[in-house]
Amino acid sequence: MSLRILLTTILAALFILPVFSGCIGILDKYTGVEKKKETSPPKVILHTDPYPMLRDPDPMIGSEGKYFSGDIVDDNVILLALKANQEKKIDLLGIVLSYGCGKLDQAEKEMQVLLDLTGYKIPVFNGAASRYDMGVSNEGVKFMIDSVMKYPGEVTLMAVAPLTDVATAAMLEPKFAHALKQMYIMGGSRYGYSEFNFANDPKAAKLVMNLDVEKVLAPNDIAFENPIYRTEVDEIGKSDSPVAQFVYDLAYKGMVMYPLYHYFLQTPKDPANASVDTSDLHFPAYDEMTLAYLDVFGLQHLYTYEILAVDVNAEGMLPCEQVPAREITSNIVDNCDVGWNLYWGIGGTVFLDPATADPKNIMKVLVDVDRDAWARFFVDSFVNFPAAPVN
Ligand SMILES: [Ca+2]
Repeated sequence: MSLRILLTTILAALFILPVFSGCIGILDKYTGVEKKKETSPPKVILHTDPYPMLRDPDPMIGSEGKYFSGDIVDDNVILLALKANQEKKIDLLGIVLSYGCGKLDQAEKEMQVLLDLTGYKIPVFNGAASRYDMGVSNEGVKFMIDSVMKYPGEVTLMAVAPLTDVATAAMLEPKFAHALKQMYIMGGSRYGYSEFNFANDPKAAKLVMNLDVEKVLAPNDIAFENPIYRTEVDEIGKSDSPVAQFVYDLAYKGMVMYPLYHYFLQTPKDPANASVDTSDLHFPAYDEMTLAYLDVFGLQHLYTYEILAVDVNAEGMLPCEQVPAREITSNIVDNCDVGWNLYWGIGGTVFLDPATADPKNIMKVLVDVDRDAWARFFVDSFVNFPAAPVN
């Protein structure tokens, strides 16, 4: 090697190495940032009210009742949360079960169906059995308080059921709301009418809307106006995944139930004559749409939101025993008075003037979504549902 080549090599090494070092340094730093993100998925608690997919016979549609599905969205949101946990997008600390779509023991049974189906393991706790449990501790409330106080500022509460347990947690632990990172709530209506989750326990809903915590509210309208269609459910049905097959089956039953449910709301005193138009099957994915707004899913840009001041009308509730028998809708929801509340607008969303409202009532309200892109996420999530790890 000549002296000139040697010098050139040394000089090149002196200049090039720092460049590579810099690159490596930047890469290390970049990798470090990414790694930190990957190892710290956001902590989430899911508060939900699943319900067995079939009750047969059911008095609402007569003795055959073969199409009645009590719930679809809670099963879906549980499956999506389990999937996100499996993929380490979220750290699902646990699931709290509530009355709502059904009774608490039915929620327990349905949760076990989902755990058996997926093979996943996750801590599950029982919450309230009815709105009359507000203020009374239970294992679900204890779990929520313990988790949130253990990780102050880190836990997102995903509340997609009646809010009795959330209200109780805030009543029993005054620091609960402050210690939460944020709360996502499926409930209320942008147009102010009464909605199922709020109507099940309007007082709890009011208390929660007035908590001092960052809130994202997904009212039912965003899901009503951007439903999942039959063609998309058919796509899910083409997958070999047992979870996809389960969701396909459930969704079909749910899609038939959905127009029935609407018929019932419009004609609450004549459920026996309910009829279904199956020409345009679709269903609103209320709870799934709420969960999917978590930024780890990368879908927030698909949503439109407004900053609004929200409260709840909790006046005019009757004790169960005073609800007229004809208003009782226990054939749908196993709760003696939610039909009464829905019918009379109790639990309806109240919008205040943001200029004069208490800052605690000001929250992000999801109002629209790019439906086609959202539906693509929904379909793909179930078509590509990962198998549980072999233990
Ligand atoms: Ca729900």
